[in-house]
Amino acid sequence: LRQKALEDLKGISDSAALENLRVSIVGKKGELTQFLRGMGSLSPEERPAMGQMINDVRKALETALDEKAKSLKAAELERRLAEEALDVTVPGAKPERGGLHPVTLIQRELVSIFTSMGFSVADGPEVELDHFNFELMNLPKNHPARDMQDTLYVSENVVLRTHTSPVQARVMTTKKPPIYVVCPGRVYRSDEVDASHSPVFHQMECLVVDEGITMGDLKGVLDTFIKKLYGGETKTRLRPSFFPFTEPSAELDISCTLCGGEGCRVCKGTGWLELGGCGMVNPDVLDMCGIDPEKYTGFAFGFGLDRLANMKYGIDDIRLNFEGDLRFLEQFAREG
Ligand code: FA5
Repeated sequence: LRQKALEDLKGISDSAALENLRVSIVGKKGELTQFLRGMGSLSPEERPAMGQMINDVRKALETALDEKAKSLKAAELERRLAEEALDVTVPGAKPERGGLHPVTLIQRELVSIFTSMGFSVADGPEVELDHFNFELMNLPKNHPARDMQDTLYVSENVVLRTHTSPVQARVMTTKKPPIYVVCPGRVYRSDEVDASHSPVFHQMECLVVDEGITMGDLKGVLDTFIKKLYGGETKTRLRPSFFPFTEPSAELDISCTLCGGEGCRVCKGTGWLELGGCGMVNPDVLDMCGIDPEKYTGFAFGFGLDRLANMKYGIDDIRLNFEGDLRFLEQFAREG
C-alpha cells in the first residue's frame, strides 16, 4: 500500500487530484482506514505489531501528502504570479483631456472684464414669466414689437426667455440703485437654424442704473470691454434702432476682427459686424420696476455671446457650438 501510494503521489500535478488520493488512503473509507478496522479480527498478540506498522505507514503517507500539498501550492502560486505579472514599463494610455466650450471661455473672459470694472453678476431663470420677459420690458400683451423675437411659449404666461433682458427687470424690482450688473445666460427663440442663427443661443446683458448716467457712459463701457476683448485697434459704432425697453436705442456694431477684405466671410466685406442692441433704459421701464425715473437714469445692452465667441476664435458656423463634436471641442482644450 505504501509503495503504491507513494508511486501514485509522484504522478499528481494538481491539488484536486491530491485531495482525491488523500481521501482514498486516509479518508473514512480509505484503504488504510480499512486496515485499522480489520484489526478487530486479529489475535491480541498480533495487534500491537500490526497497529505499530499501520501507524508508521500512516505517518509516512501523511507526511508525503503534506509535502506534496505544499509543493503544489508553491507551484500554483508561482504560475499565478507569472500569469498576472504587470509590466510596469509599458507606457500608460493617455487620458483624454477635456476643454472648455468656446462660449464658456468667452463668458468667463467677459465676466472677468466686467467684474474688474466694478460690475457684479446676476442670474435669472431660463423658463421665465411673460411678466419679466415682456411686460416689465415695456412689451405688453399684443404689442407688435413682440414679433421681433419668435417666442417659445410654455403656457399663456410662461415662456422660454427670448433674451437676457428679463434679468434686468428681476434686478431692478429687487435692488435699489446704484446698479451695475452683467447677466450672461442661455436664451431661446423659434428661429430657423442657419450659420448665424440657432434656436438656443447665449446672450449677455449689461445694466447700469445710477444718478446722472448718460449715453456717453454707455459708449465708454462698450468701447472699453470691446477693446479689452479684441485688442485696442477694435472700433465700436452705434446705429439708431428701436427697442421698447430703451429710449433712445441703438444697434452696436464692432469693426470686423477677422476681416478678410472685400470677400470677408464674416462681415461680407462691410468691415462691420452687428453684435447686439443697446440704449438708455426707458423711463417707463424704470417706473414699472419701482425706480424713480426723475432721480435715476441708466443704460443697458445685450449681445449674442455665440457670435462674439465665433469672431474671437474664427468659427464660421454657429451650429458647431451646439453639435458637441469632439473634433471641434478638443481644439479648445488647453495644454498644461
Ligand atoms: C435683444 O435681444 C435685446 N434684448 C438686446 C438689448 C438689450 C437691447 C438691452 C437694448 C438693451 P436682439 O433681438 O437684437 O436684441 O438680439 C441681440 C443679439 O442676439 C443679436 O444681435 C445677435 O447677436 C444675437 N442673436 C439673436 N438671435 C440669434 C439667434 N437665433 N442665434 C444666435 N444669435 C442670435
